[in-house]
Amino acid sequence: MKVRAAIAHEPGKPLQVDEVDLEGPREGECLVRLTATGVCHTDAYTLSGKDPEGLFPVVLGHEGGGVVEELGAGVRSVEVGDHVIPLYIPECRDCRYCLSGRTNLCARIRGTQGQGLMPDGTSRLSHRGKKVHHYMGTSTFAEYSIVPEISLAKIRKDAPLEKICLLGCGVTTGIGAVLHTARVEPGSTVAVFGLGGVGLSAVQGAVLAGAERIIGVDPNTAKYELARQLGATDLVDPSGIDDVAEHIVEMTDGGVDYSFECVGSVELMGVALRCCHRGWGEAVIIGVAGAGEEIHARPFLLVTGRSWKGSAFGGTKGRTQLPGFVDRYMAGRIKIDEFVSETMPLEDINRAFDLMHGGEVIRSVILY
Ligand code: NAD
Ligand code: AHE
Ligand code: ZN
Repeated sequence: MKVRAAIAHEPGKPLQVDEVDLEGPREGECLVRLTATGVCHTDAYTLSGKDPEGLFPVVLGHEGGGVVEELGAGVRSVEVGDHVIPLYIPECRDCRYCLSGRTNLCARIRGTQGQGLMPDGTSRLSHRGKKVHHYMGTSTFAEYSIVPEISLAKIRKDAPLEKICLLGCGVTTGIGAVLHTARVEPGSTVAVFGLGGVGLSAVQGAVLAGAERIIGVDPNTAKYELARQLGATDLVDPSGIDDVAEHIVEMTDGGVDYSFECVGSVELMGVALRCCHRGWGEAVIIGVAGAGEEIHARPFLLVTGRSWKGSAFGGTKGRTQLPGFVDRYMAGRIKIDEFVSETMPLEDINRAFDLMHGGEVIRSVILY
């Protein structure tokens, strides 16, 4: 079938909105009609050419919501008409990772997904006869996408897809990193570096966890109002501060219990570790850094009891746990509407990237 999609032909170039050819679902796959998708910083990261796994041409997008339209052979866990959130971390419930009970990283299709292909090693996408890669197993910058069954979280039908699509990445990642990865305890002191879609979600995760002090750090002061509204107790503009880690250690009489890096700067990841309390402070890395970049720290920081952790999709098992996140949103306990700064048609998607780079939005949502 012909579907409208935003194609990234080359790194660093604007996306082209055009018709692509999409083949039907094969065994274990579903055809999903997207109704909305957010634009996450990771889409911009891959488009920039810094992603070591970046492949072109590709249909990007991994923060979508939609409706199942057609089932491939053998699909049992979803039906036509089901509302779904595509998952860039699937949950097969059968691989060694899923069965370990220790991680949300499912390994079942990670190899082909990283090659921009469906699990059988082929692509369903082409443009004018040329193969186009899938992205993160989701490719939500298109009216329709083929998604493996194990990469679909079935969710309740009364939830607005144009809002809860953000649970496909940013909102779940920030909240999950606090609740699932760090397991922040009530009364904790938390620092969040970067107050974008992910960082602001970490702020609300910290509130849900009962943190007492939540310090948001961002040079873009336009983010502060929403951060306060969501529960940040202190806001730090790093622009005029020599050593932000030392500043936070002083503010907190020894350092924070937990810090979250939600920017993707390896320098800042070091700062986030240094601002942690001696003996127990944990720094969680969420931001994604470019090919060849590495983190550095004085080993003594770890020797003296601080630790570094990473979090993908907030440690969330998508098929099992996303329906509960949707319930919490519907009950008013998770805020998402406030994150949707702009909505626009697919034709304007390059503007969504410009707005993100200009720091003018939390999230732009494309409505199909
Ligand atoms: P965003 O662009 O919405 O927000 C980034 C924020 O960082 C902005 O508010 C910006 O002003 C701020 N910032 C920039 N430099 C800073 C500095 N020196 N100190 C403090 N703040 C600074 O991005 P996002 O969508 O929230 O994503 C944030 C990061 O998380 C990106 O690297 C993204 O790729 C990554 N990410 C990771 C996962 C995961 O599962 N690990 C999921 C989603 C996004
Ligand atoms: N491909 C990059 C890494 C990109 C990355 O870390 N992706 C995160 C999700 S970011 C969503 O906005 C993730 O979940 N990774 C787990 C995985 O298995 O990809 C690189 O550096 O190679
Ligand atoms: Zn993302």
